Amino acid sequence: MVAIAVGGSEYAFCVAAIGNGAPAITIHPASQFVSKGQTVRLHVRAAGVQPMFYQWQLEGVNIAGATNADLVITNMRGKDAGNYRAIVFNALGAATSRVATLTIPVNTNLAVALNATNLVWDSWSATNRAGAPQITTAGVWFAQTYVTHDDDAAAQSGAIGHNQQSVLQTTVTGPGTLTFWWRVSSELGYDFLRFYVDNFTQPVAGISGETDWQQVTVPITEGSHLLRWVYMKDGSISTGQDAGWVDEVVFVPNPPVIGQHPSSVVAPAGNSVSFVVGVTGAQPLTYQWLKNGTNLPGANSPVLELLNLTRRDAGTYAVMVCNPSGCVTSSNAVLTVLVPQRLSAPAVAPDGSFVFTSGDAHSGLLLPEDVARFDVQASTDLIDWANLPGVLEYTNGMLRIRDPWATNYAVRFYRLVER
Ligand SMILES: [Ca+2]
Ligand SMILES: [Ca+2]
Repeated sequence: MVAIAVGGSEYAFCVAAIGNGAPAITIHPASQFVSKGQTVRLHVRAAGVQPMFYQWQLEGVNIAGATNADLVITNMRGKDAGNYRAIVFNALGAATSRVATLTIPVNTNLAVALNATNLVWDSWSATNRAGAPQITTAGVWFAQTYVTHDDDAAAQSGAIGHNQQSVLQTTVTGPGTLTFWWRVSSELGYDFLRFYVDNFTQPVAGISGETDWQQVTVPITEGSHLLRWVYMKDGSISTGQDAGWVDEVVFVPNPPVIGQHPSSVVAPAGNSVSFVVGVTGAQPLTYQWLKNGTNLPGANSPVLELLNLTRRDAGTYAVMVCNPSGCVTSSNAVLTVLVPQRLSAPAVAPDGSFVFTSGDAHSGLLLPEDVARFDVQASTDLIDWANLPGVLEYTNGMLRIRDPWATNYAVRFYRLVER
């Protein structure tokens, strides 16, 4: 029997001579490079006696439900990359297509595979020997898309032999919390994937044998720390895929915590004061001092120094401290600047009351809101002082005092007290 099969217009026309009616594949699926997230279509066509049935396979394993002549993969992921083929069969026999390989161009960047582009990654391998290990650049960790936790990409240990180790490492600055996912396929009890912080003799954790993905959380103390993931083999026997994998490494620095808040201070004009904040938290820490709720330009250190104080430096101070995990603002510290007052000679008003002015001794101008901080006091003997209510008003940067009771006294002294 001779049959002629003609493909659709999107394919080259092709002709197949069929001997016995069993499937004869006329169009094979084609290998493709595919970006993540794309939709992919693999085709197989065959001539032969109908009805014809199809079963697609990935790496030789049947794909559930993939029983059409076209295999459509929507939203291509790392786990979808690999070697595909189709089995075509009918009542008279079966045929297997050529293999089509779907490849996601691998970003060889370990940081991207590890979802940790904020960290600097390095890898090396070594042969364990008495004395110093022999370090090489073969067998280093690499990015791949076949074994991943995030269905995207993960780091895999390099190909190493017995008595060798493949090391993946980075550095973080604590305090903070590290989390990552890992798995291993190795000789149980002898070949390990281990994780170390600084100390290369005492692992924080280790896995061996055939594991699923596991998440590990490790608190990281203050300062700079070397983190290492090591796939390490003993002197004989390799089983499984003989590798370790790491994915989704996240380091979250602790947000800043203020241990020492700036303190309120009262200081005479012309003096200098310092506000200090004490902070713990992961570097980099940044500082921004505020006065009355407004950022002070250039005030970006743990200590705020105010030199040669004037009345205008008085106010409410606080500092905001930030790191990559957040910000915290200190409690308020109030700076009070005391400026001696210089009183003018009193004048006698037509009604007999005494009128005089008072101003900052340094000739600075007062503001209306300053008035409330002053009390006018009077005495006849410079020993006992009494407040004079309602005698103070603001005028042109100075205080004006009018004492209507002055006529009652032969001698009267005045002073201004600033709170
Ligand atoms: Ca990843
Ligand atoms: Ca072994």
